[in-house]
Amino acid sequence: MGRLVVVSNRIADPRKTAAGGLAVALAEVLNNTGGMWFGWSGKIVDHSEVDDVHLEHAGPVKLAMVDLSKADHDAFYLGYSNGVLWPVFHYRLDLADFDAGYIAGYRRVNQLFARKLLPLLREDDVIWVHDYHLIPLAAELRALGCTQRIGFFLHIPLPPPLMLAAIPGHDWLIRALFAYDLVGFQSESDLDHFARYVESEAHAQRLEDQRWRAFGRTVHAGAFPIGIDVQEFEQLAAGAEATDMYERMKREYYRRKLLVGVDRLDYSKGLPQRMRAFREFLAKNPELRSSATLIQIASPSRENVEAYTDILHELESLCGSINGNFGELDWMPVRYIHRTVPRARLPGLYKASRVALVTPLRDGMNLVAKEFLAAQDEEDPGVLVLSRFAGAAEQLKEALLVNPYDTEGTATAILLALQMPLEERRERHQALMRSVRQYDVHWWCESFLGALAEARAEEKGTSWLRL
Ligand code: GDG
Repeated sequence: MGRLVVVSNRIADPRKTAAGGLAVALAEVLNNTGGMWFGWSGKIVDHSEVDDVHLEHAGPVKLAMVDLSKADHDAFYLGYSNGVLWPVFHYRLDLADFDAGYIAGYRRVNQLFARKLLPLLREDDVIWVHDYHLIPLAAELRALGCTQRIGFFLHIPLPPPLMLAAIPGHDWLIRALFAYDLVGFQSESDLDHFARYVESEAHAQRLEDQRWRAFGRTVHAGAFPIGIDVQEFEQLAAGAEATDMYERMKREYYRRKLLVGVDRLDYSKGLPQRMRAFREFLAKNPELRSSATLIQIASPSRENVEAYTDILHELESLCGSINGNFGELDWMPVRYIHRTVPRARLPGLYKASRVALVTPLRDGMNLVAKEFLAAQDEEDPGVLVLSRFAGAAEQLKEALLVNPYDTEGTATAILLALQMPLEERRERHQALMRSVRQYDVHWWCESFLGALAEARAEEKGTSWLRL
């Protein structure tokens, strides 16, 4: 394989292990191929200053970063990416803000990325583009003459065709996917939505080997469920910070079972629904009340997008009322922490918890579910309560699967999880870990890049250039 070039909105320094699974896995391939990571620097500058690409070296890996002007950042990042694509792709049409100006900014930044990236490319480079911010990047690169192999991976779900069709310009967006050689999704259901959309809306022809032909191009598509770096996570779990966290939690909560939730504070994660289910559990099981505490870490996220402040207030008010109504002088049912916990401590918190509540309303995959499992003591493991609407539910079938919209059903699952006998906990955990180990982040990287090496979009024309 030639040099790997990773493109994503934000880049992570591969030297910093705090960056986590994805960065670690990509860093490995980037290191091996002396690759390059290209993305936004995270800096917003005056319009006149946006020109140079900043280059840095992280060992053998080159980091190439561009700044964005405030207008571009607002329209591209806050506007189209997080005000349109994120809500619609998570089935929240009600939260989408279809401002006509956003799409122009989205396109402008993708064009800027293409213009800045092209001169840095070598002939045998393999380009791997990540996520919804950059869907049209390959089309913009191709329009400038780029012929290298380009793959795309969508980290978030792809909604069903009719919901996708609610986005003004949806046809443009999906047509742009045909400029890639390979398009990867998290789950079979996302792939199915893609197939149904392109066949019904774009009259694509389905060929063998998961290929579709439309707009004079043939694209390969597949499901590549992302995993975690199990080894790295186990090492983290054995480290001093995680051990210290575990011991502190065990000391503090020795009389109680812990339930844990770890999420970015995002409306897709189903946090208010989770709190209502926990409240229902407390209301229905008065005898168990002071025997369980829910620790909810909600790390701050996209705080300058309006829908995120709404969810923050809703969650704060729910936690306050649960503690007010059910708490005792010596027991608070919910400990809600609106901060980011250092990554090295997370495994300790997971391990000290009897139950993880991973109950998003919709999620591409959800790595917290896999991290929780990997952190458990296999002799005395905790129980995963998992939303059937997380991509992870396609793989983690031995979890207690719930419908997060069903408050009573989720409350019953919480009860089952807290009372599950050791034997059953072990059996489920063993089966779940087989999948987490087999489909880890290295499998994900290798299988995507392997498929990309095989895939070559057959070009029949250039009509796809007309974006
Ligand atoms: C997108 C898709 C898909 C969370 N809170 C803290 C913290 N985290 C870490 C977790 C985990 C990661 O962040 C979250 O990963 P998720 O998979 O849950 O979710 P998204 O951020 O929404 O990511 C998702 C993922 O991309 C990968 O493809 O699975 O579906 O939405 O690693 O541990 N880390 C630290 N402190 C926290 O408070 N250090």
